Parts: sequence; structure tokens; C-alpha cells
Amino acid sequence: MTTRNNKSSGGRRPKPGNGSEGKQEQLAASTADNTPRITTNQGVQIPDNHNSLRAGVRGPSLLEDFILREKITHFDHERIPERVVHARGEAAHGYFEVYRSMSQFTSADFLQDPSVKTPVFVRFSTVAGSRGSADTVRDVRGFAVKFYTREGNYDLVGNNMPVFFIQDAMKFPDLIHAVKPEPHHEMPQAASAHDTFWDFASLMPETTHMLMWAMSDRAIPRSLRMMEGFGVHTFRFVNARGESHFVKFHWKPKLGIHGLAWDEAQKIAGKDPDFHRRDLWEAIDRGDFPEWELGVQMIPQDKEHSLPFDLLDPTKLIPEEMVPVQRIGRLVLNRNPDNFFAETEQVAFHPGHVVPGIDFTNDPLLQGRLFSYTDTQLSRLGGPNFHELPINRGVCPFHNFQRDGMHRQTIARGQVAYEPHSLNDGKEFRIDGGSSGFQTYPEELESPKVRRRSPSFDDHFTQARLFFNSQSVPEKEHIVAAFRFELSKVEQPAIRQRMVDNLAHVDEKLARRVAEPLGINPPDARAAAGRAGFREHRMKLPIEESPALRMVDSGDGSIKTRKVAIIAADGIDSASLKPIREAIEQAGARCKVVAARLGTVTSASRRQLEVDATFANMPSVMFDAVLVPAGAQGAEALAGNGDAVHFVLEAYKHCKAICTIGEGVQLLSSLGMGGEAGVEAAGVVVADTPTTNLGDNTAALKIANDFIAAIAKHRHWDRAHTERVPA
Ligand code: HDE
Repeated sequence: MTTRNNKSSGGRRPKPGNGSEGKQEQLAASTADNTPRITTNQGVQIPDNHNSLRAGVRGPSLLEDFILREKITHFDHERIPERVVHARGEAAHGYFEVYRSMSQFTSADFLQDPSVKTPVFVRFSTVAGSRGSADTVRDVRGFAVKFYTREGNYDLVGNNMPVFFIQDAMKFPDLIHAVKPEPHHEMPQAASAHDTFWDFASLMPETTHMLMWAMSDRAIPRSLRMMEGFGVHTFRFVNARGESHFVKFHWKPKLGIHGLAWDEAQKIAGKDPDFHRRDLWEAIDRGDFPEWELGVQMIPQDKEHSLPFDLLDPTKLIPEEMVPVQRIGRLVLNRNPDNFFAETEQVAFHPGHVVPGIDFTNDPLLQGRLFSYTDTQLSRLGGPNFHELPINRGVCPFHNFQRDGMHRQTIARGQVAYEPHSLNDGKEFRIDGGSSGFQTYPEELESPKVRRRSPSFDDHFTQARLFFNSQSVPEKEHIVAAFRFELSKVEQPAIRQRMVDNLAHVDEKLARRVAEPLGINPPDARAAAGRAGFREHRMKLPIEESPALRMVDSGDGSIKTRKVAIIAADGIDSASLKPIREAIEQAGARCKVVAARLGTVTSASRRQLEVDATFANMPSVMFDAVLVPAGAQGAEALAGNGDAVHFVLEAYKHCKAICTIGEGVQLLSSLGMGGEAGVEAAGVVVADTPTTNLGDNTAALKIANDFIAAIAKHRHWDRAHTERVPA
């Protein structure tokens, strides 16, 4: 192997001068390419990589064979423990740039100068599943950002939901034991729909707000590029004068916030378990770099108690309508990792990796996390030197007197490994305070030690209600359906009952609707109120709804990177298709021609159209929209092909934009509902074949624009008659 410093296998190395190259150059120094020669790890050339050394061609292998022994030994130890949570993940390199100096609020170096691009490495993850589990399961998504700043690494280790299940780190092992596969038979994988999770959740009403999020479409994102991120806890900004503001962090995706249909998510888990990973990789690979804006909600130190809930309670969010989110910078992901294990698997995040100008609060969940993340790396990465792994190294120098340990790489020179000392160069060296470096905010604390929850954390329902009330009608329906699905998988009726009793404190109607198909009694709010752990002191919020909590209509209205399937068969009309395809691609969508087999299809005018995928290898669940071309013979062939019909019907069921041109409409009539129901449904564009031979593209552009508008809405959740389409 030789080290290398240029070409990437997967992404693109940033061009010199964009600011993030410092980290890239550092990584390049540890990066190796394949060579035409192979050697042992000691550098001895291996002449034969097929045969072990043996006593005679049919004799036993010899222990002496150091080449075989080394190869097998290394292989035997290739695996490391997967993360105890967030095991399944994918990551990318990029940069962050601040829009304007934030010096008024924080002295953090990377938030001062808009001309500085700070390199970042971002890892997304699911929480409950193992490393090989499917991407599209219903779960929270991790959103962990490592900023390689000039003052040390800063990790913002967040999720795609702004609140959490529990209020105190003491309950984290219980929560995770409950949601992970059940210990006796290790089922189910990567799913919360089982008895132990809902048993725990129903006995811990503090989970209620987060459960509403977890049952919403936020838990089944369309793409990692289309989800928000949140720091969850309240942190602190501290400026150069030592003044503090409480701060909540947000990541706002440029492409908007979009979810999958639940049926779609489940099918993708089988059809392409790497759906999110692939989507992220491919987008970066083709130059569609994902972007988020960093938002902050800030509250001055002396206004700590000005909100009707406790800032330290991680089951609460600050509605944006109460404290606006200021967008202060931009995150761009522009390079795929070179090696999954070395980078994505070995990266070690830690909420305790902070830089001067950013500090913690007393949130008891955050406080517990500050212990956990270094601790877990010790067993995962095999010792205390994981900061020396290339992906974890800062871009600024580090120096201290920590020494030795497994896999130490730095060769620390000199006689002294302690402080104070005088033996280095004869001068006395002593660190004894001072005003530079990380200064902990000197918060005053004077209270007795107690093992008790603050009463200001008591209200478990008001914000859950706010979240539910803030959803659009289809989003509410999805929440009801998700609760029904999850609880229907719970075998113990008493757990189902307890859960809907709790839900009655969020919304009576929601609880009743969830309970209906579950074979249990109607919800009993009073029973819930009589149980241990139940608290409802009802904070007074100045708002009843927070539109910012909805997903619908988010984003910039563009169709950039949406995937459109053009389904095709011999005899389609390629002339009318061409300008429409060009227009949607120009608007940023990515089209693929899908047919019964690979190769080409022949259009009515004898043109050959390249086929990208088949109905079987890229079913409709892999796309955001479907375009059915015109052409009598083509439409007839498609209508006679069960896979093609299924493709369109499934897309219809999943509320995706559909456009049929001319005779292509035949596929919609297969809906089997009679009349024009499908044709008139929301998000379905039915167009006559435009006459392109006159050199007039106006009609084609009108169709394209209607289709673009339909795709831009992402999904038409209020589409009628979807229940008539078999899943
Ligand atoms: Fe984590 N969490 N967590 N967590 N967490 C880990 O650290 C933990 C929590 C989050 O891509 C572990 O390196 C405790 C909240 C992300 O590598 C572990 C508590 C939030 C990732 C750990 C929490 C998170 C982790 C496992 C409650 C959102 C993946 C492997 C006190 C703000 C980072 C590792 C990556 C990973 C502990 C709660 C986010 C065991 C004890 C709240 C995104 O240390």
C-alpha cells in the first residue's frame, strides 16, 4: 500500500481554497491506495496469495507459514463492537461557514468570521437497529456533526427530533433495553413495535411528547438530506466578556422536511435496506451536495425562568413562535468517505467535545451524556487513544501529559510527562489558571445534594398536545395510524390499554381513535392519572399551535434531486416525452427509465431509449414520482404488464405525483374504482399528447410545469381513494 493524496473513490475532494482542505490534507496523509504488489504488514513481498505453505502438495499446512498466519489473524480480528445505540450509520465530509460574526453571543472561533470554512464530518444514524439493519425503520435519526475548528474539535451530537424520551440519564439504559430486541429471543430487530418498548413507555409518561414525534413521519424520513437536526438540550453560548445566553441548536434542511409513507418505508426496508445510505452517497457523488442552515434560539442568562417550562428539561422544546430561530450559518456535505470503517465506524462523537464559547447546562440528560461518550469508546475503539485515529484528530495541535495506552501513535519526546516541571529546558513550567482557553461559565450553585426530579419537569402532556395540535390533518392521521400499528404488535392488552389511557391526556379524540381497532376498552384518562409517575400540572403556553412543527409545505418548493420514474415499453411516444423529461430534469429532478427488462425500448418512431432499471430491481417505492409516456402500443403493453400496473398503483397509494401523457392514462384506469376517481385525484396530472411536431413546445412545457408543481408538494397525503388500492 502507498499513501495517497488525491483522487477519492466515492466523493470529490474539495478544491483547494474552500477552507475545509486542512482536514482533507491531514486525512490524505493516512490514506492508502491499492498497488500491483502485495506485502505482509511488515512490508515483505508476497509472491503467492492463493496457496498456504504445506508439507507436500497434499500434505498438512505448516505453522511456520507467517504469511497465512498474519492474514488469518488479521481477519479474525476485523470486527469491533458496534455502537450500543446508533449502530447503523452513514457519514460524509463537508464544511460549515457562519453568515455573520456571532461574537456578541459567543467567542467560539468558528462562529466569528464568515470567510472561514470549518471542515466537518457528519454521521447520520438510526438508534435501535444493529449495524446491518434497514435504513427506513421507524426510529429517531442521529445527526452528529464534528467541527474540526482551529480551537479544537466541537461535536454537536443531535437527533432529528428536538426532544427526548426521558429526562434523566439514569433512565437511559432502561429505555434502550426496552426498545432493543427483547433479550430472550432477540426480536424484533430495529423496531419499537413490541411489548417491552411500550411497556416501558406506558409506565413512563415523560416519554409522551417524544412518542408523538416518534409516531409522526419524522421517524420515517424520505432522505437524510430532507430532515431537520436538533441539539435537543439547552446549551450555553458565552461571549468574550463572559456573558451567557442559553441556546438551542437547529439544522434546517435546504430541501425541506419530507417523510415516507409507512407502507412504503416497510417495503423499502426489504427492497433496498440501504435506501438512505445510498441516497446520501449518490447525491454527494453526483454533486448534489446536501445543505442545512444552522439555526439558534437564544435566551439571555437572566431570562432563564421566563418560559412556562424548564429550559433544562429535554422533553420540552421552545416553540419557534415564542423564540424565533435565527439562521446563522450553512453546512454543506461535499465528499463521501474513502473508507467506511476507518471513517464512519471509527469516528467518535462526544457532546463533551466543546470549544471556548460553548458550554453546558445542568440538563440531567446532558450531564449523563458527558460521561457516557468517552466511556463507550473505550470498549468500542479499544482504549483511550481513539483521538489519534485520523478521523478523530483535530486540525489544531494538541499537547498534554497523557501518555501510553493501547495503540498509542504519538511519539512523545523528552524526559518529562508531568506538570509542573523544570527539567524540560531548565525553566520552570506550570499551568495555574489564566483567562485563555476553555473557561467554564461560573454559574452560581448553592443547593443541597438530592436524588430527585425538579417539579418544574412535571408536565408531560402540554407540549405533546401542542405538537399534535400543530400537525396538518394528514399528519395527524399518520400519527393515529402509527400508534395503531405499533400497539397492535403489543401482545399484552394491559400495555395497549395503559398507553391509550395516557394518550387521553394529550387528546381525547386521538386516544379514542387509536384505541378503536386494538380490541381494548375506550381510553380511561382517570385510570392514567391514578398511576405512579403520572404528572400533569398544565403549563400555560401562549400558543395553541406551532406551525413550525409541521412538515407539510416545508422547503423551497423546488424539485431538486427528486427521483422520477419514466415507465416504458416498446411503442411509447418518445417525441412527446423528450421535452417534458428535459424540463423536469432542468428543474433538478433525476429521471430513470424503468421497464420490464434492461437494454433498450423501441419507441413508436423507432427510436431506441436506454433502460436504467427494471420494475423488479427499482420498484415504485424507490421513486418520488412516475411519468407514463404517451403512445397507444406502449400504453397497451404497460397496461398488460402486472408489474407496470402495480408500479403506478403503488405510487398512487403512496400519494406520489403521477403524470400520464396521452394514452398513458390507461394505467390509471386500472385503479379499478370506475369513473374518473384516480384521474381526478390530487397530484395526478393527466395530459393530452402535445403536438411537438409543429415545433411548439408550449403544451409540453405546460404539462411539465403541472407535473413539477405536483412533485414539489412531495406527497399528496390528502389524495382520495388510496385505501382502495391493495398494498
Ligand atoms: Fe447518545 N449515545 N446517549 N443521545 N447518541 C451514543 O456514543 C447516551 C442521547 C446520539 O454517530 C453512544 O459513541 C446516553 C440524546 C447520537 O457516532 C453512547 C444518553 C441524543 C449518537 C450514547 C444519550 C443522543 C449517540 C453510543 C442519555 C440527541 C451517535 C456510541 C443520557 C441529542 C453518534 C457512541 C455517532 C451515541 C449515550 C441520549 C444522540 C452510548 C447515556 C438525548 C447522534 O455513548
